[in-house]
Amino acid sequence: MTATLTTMDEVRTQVAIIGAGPAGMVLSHLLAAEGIESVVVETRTEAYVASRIRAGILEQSTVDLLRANGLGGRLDAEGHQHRGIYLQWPGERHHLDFVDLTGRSVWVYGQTEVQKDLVAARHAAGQQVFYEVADTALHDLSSDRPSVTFTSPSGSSVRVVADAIAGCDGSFGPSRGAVPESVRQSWERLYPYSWLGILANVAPSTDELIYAWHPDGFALHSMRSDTVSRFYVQVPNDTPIGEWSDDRVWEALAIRLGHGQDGWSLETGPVTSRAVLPMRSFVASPMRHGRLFLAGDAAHIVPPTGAKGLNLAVADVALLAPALAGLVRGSSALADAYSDTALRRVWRCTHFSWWMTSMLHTSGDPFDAELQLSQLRWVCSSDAGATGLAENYAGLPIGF
Ligand code: FAS
Ligand code: PHB
Repeated sequence: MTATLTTMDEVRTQVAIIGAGPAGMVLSHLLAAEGIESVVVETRTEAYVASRIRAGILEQSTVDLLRANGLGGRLDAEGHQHRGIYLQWPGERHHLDFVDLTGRSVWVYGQTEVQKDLVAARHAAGQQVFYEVADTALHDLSSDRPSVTFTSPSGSSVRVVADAIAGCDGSFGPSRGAVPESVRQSWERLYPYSWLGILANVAPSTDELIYAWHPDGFALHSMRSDTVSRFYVQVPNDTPIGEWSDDRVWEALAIRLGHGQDGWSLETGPVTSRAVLPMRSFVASPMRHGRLFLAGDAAHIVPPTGAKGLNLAVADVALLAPALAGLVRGSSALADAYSDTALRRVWRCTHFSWWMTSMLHTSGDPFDAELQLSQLRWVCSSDAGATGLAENYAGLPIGF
């Protein structure tokens, strides 16, 4: 169903969504299931959005939601269910079994795959997405007819008039800034290190993810499939990617992940992608202003150590879809509660991501190192400690 064209450059719909990443596309899908029409506005091309290498882990609630909305086909066929993770430090590697501890698990299924599934589903549903737009701007947020304007690739000016606007435009989009400073509050923590991430055409050397504490710095062995592995090493902020040759990355991974420890070996292979990712925590409140509702990275950023970014974006829109459906139909109770309800989970995931990051990344301070090792030993030897990590990593139920 395409939005009604009323004048040369005006489009009317019920919800205008800014951003065609996971938050925006899952939201459009969930709104359609509620019988609500939306239009998506995206600054990049469809191919670019689908190609961005980002998250790799889906928590239980995300998988449940995708399956319940007809988006679980390829996930079930190609995704890999994991019972838990390994935590490691020199000389020790311990498995935390989330299923034994909480009855919930996680799946390895890259964000690029989720995005492809979303794009295919929205195409099939005739979803209107304006790609490659410029000059996106938000208007009349305190009225009951807010709008989004943009310049189309052909240079025409377009206005999308809606009952509500969903700001799903990530950490650099215009939506968060459309909330007046007088009502906007934000919190930020920058971490004194970054991640250098590589994708490699090599079978994983482990069955489940390994999060490794090491005096040289943190390392993570993740994966995308039986033939593609994903790795990260802690590096100083502003590390030029050219400073780390493939050999240097593999050497650091071998040391930090314990190559040769208890007969375990790290297999290497051709590196196909590499990037340095800064680490920060950021939360903006409120996640609503008038008829503007924020979701996903537009409202919050977490360091990837807790594998929460994508999952938190999905949790936001799982709350937002019924809230907007109600608002459009004249019942604002869920919309009025959206920001407070969403922020409860945002802060839980923000704390967990900070907790995992602080436990696993070395600062060079020997006191910190002893605290971290003590915390790791406790988490791996205490059911209470392990259950706390498992509950948060595998994900609390939506609406927590
Ligand atoms: P997104 O940023 O995915 O999507 C926002 C969309 O809005 C983008 O397509 C953008 O082009 C569009 N947009 C921006 N400005 C616009 C404008 N003016 N007009 C129209 N459209 C506009 N999370 C994990 O869990 N694990 C990871 O390993 C991980 N790695 C990451 C690596 C990187 C480099 C980044 C940036 C993020 C990573 N994340 C990771 C977090 C990531 O997965 C996000 O949480 C997830 O993409 C959030 O989805 P959205 O909220 O939809 O935001
Ligand atoms: C990934 O596979 O990209 C990944 C997995 C777990 C994390 C972060 C990133 O905590």
